[in-house]
Amino acid sequence: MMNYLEIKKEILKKIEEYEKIIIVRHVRPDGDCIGSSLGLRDILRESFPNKKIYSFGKTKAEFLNFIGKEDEQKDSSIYKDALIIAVDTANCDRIDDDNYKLGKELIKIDHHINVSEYGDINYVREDYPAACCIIVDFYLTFKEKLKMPKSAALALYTGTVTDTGRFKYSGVSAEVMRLTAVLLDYDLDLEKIYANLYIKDKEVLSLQGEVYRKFKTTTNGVSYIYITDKMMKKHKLSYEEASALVNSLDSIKGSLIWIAFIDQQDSSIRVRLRSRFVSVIEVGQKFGGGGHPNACGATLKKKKEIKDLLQYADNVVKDYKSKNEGWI
Ligand SMILES: [Mn+2]
Repeated sequence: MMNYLEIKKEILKKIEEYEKIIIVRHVRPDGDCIGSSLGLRDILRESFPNKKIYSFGKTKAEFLNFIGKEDEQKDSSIYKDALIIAVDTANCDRIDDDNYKLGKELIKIDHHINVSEYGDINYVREDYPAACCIIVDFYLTFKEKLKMPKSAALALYTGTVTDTGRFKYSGVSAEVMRLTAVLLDYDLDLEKIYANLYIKDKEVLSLQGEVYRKFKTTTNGVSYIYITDKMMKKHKLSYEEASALVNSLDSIKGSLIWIAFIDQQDSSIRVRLRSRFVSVIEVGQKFGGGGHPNACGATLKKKKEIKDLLQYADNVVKDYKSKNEGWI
């Protein structure tokens, strides 16, 4: 296995070699995947003005428009002879557009658990809490050759903030702070960034009130809420807004795991799992999903699986509490 520096050199070599580079990312985009896409795109555009460099993705996340926009994909022929770089995406089924297959070579750059080495080059840093950190580190490694414009710093800072819960989650190391400090050298308007990320519509807050009234807790401390289609319609919520509601349950004493079940269009149920102290990933994996130890997801085909999942998660908490002290 190559070490990180050698993989980074390989990637730069490919970038230098190709005339056309297309950055793709996962479905249901979050701050980190849009941030790392636009951050990498703008670094490459600034550094290689003669190359054609695009960032593509089908589904959009409007709340991130303030960090810039991905490019319009007019025709799939654009992929011909391109180097494709997939960011923040653990398995290629989740890439938000099958057209990436039309490219010539594929590079995977990701920070999730390395379940699938789908790229011709795979650069996976499970030690970083965000894909954006990988991009900043890549830029710093080749600072002599690469240029980072302010637009990239804004995108990368925003992605790091969202994937770390504003530097709260585990995985925020001294190195992550040093990488982030490089972005703050760009004199970013933090007040504006945080306003864009955290100011909520009244409708969302009123739904949050409903979440606080309706959530339940299992015997051993799994708090959960089921967000129905009806609730989303009543409160005029986008899927992203509904998904984010899982975070409303993050500060309940004794609830080491918290979960949101969200109705989807196709009658399946999206599960968002979060935890502190104890890892929740085995719950996600048991139900066909994955992600990080303290933040992962899964999809259930039937409503009655909710009960099984809660039972399983409840046992995880029970087991953890019986063997550990000092949890809150
Ligand atoms: Mn990410």
